[in-house]
Amino acid sequence: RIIANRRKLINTVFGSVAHPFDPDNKPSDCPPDHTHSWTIFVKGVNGEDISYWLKKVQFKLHETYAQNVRVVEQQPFEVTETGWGEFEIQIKLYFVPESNEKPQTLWHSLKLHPYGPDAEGMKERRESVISQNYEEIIFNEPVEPFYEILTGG
Ligand code: SLL
Repeated sequence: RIIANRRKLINTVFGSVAHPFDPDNKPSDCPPDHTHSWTIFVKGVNGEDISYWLKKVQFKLHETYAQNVRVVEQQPFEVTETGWGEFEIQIKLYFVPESNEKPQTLWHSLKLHPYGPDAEGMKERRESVISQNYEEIIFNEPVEPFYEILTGG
């Protein structure tokens, strides 16, 4: 059976949430120069399950982190860390084996500091910063078993 030009779109949300430490109440096991805790994540829109099509996620953190390549094999697909600086995180999505699809790569700029007209002043403000994007993942001509998974068939 041949279905011409079938194509499937899947929506996900990826990004980061960062929380500044209260300087008077920092976790004791945390290096003194770390100012924030943060989480980088890939998740479904409205908390939907995404494990039926997403097998694992590899997050590549800045080289200043020990074991900076982190692989998460089940939901929640996220990594929580502490640190002092912002950097680009490479996010590699691995699809379920039935898909026959190559991994797809996304990039996210980890945001720790709020945006504002007065950048320096804003750095002093203690607030949580969420930075997230919606991504439409396109599967062109997915193989039949994956097409069925994606259409819930
Ligand atoms: C900067 N280009 O200079 C960036 C690099 C790196 C942030 C930021 C490491 C924590 C640790 C950390 O926060 N790295 O030592 O484990 O702003």
